[in-house]
Amino acid sequence: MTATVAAVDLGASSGRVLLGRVGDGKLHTEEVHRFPNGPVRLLGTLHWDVLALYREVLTGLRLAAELDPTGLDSIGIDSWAVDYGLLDARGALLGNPVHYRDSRTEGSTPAEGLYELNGLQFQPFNTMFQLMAEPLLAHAAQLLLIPDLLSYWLTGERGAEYTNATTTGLIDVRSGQWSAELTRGLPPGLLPDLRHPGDRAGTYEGVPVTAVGSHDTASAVVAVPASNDRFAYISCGTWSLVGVELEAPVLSPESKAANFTNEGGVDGTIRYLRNVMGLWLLQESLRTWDTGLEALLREAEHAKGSVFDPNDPVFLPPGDMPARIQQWCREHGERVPETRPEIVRSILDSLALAHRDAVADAQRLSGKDVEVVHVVGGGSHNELLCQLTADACGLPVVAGPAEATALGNVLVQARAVGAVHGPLADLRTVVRESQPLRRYLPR
Ligand code: ADP
Ligand code: LRH
Repeated sequence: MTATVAAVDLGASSGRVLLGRVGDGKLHTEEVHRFPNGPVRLLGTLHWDVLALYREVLTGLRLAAELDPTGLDSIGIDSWAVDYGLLDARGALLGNPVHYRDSRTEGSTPAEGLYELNGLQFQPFNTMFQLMAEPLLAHAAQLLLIPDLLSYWLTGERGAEYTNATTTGLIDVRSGQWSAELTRGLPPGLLPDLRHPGDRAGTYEGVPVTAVGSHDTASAVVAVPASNDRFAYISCGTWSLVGVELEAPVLSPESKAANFTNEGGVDGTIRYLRNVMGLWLLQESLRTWDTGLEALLREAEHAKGSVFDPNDPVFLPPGDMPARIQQWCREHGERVPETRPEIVRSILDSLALAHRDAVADAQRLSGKDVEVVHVVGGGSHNELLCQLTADACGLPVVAGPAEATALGNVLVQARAVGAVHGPLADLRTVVRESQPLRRYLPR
């Protein structure tokens, strides 16, 4: 059987809708709609423009349906993690969702024993910390994470998809259920029942909506084109999510100290990884300079870079990244990069070294050996970053697919409707055999 599905993938910097055709072990995709995404500051608070996103989703689904007159077999939605909308008792949206880079969670600290319960790296913006700063909580009947909110608007049905729910900090890492201890004090009924990738999540205009790995990183890891399990991945976009896939969480004190997270993956896997600040640094620099990427990347190849810690929290909020990077170098006795190519090179050198540290730490802390690093996401187009990452890791890098997240979304839907079968390894074979990949050897 061949299935035609629509994958909605909302990244922090852009969204897209892909039409995917899957059958006979083959995967063909076509991008039918792409649109920018980003923060909107409103009266001092940073928001997402969720209604504009919903409108773009509707446009994308219409274009997908037009391209496939026989009718879509399924629709699936993923997005960035942790953010949510609150609904009132009638099911209406209470306020516009707040962006995880908003300052309201500054100064959050994890409670003693939290890591042992939820297995998550500390990030000030994890949903549980946002809820501590949420003025609308007392008025809320239900919380829906962004993909679940869009899915609700399409179908009228509510649920909490598991992979994304694990990023809230409120799921017990051992049981995979909402933790009674961590959700104590929240309004009763706030958190909907869990659903899992592959579950039916309603219908939109007669087309089934299927839960996928609705955390974008979970879908990206599904589509890592690995040929065996000895791989590390870097889902490289706004963030670099760097780690390995495991069968069980690692909750040791060393893992906690290294701030490694155990996020829920598709098929019960654990995404054991660290967030590295990622191409956000470059995106914000380009925004500050009001310039494009291509020429600067070429110039950066021959420029001298300085090394800074990309995970310093000063780089989290939107702002003038070039000035912040220069300031960081000044304060830490590092040579101050002066020109734009030098600043770009500093970002890429610093990311490559942070990738190396995370790949090394993931292996040391989990005991898993890797022989290749897969770079997926938009950053897989960045040849200089891929080469620097291979050099720093001392391992071959396989780059691509750039749209791994949307492909993972497509494949989980295709499996749910019976157009492809088997475990993740089989889905990865389909990706490997259908996508152009590029190999970088360490120099
Ligand atoms: P997200 O899903 O977080 O929005 P993406 O996976 O779409 O992010 O990656 C976006 C990033 O990919 C851009 O910020 C840019 O740095 C990088 N990128 C995309 N296309 C190219 C390209 N052709 N060359 C170099 N970098 C690219
Ligand atoms: C990447 C991502 C990442 C989260 C962050 C909030 O888009 O989902 O996995 O940590 O956004």
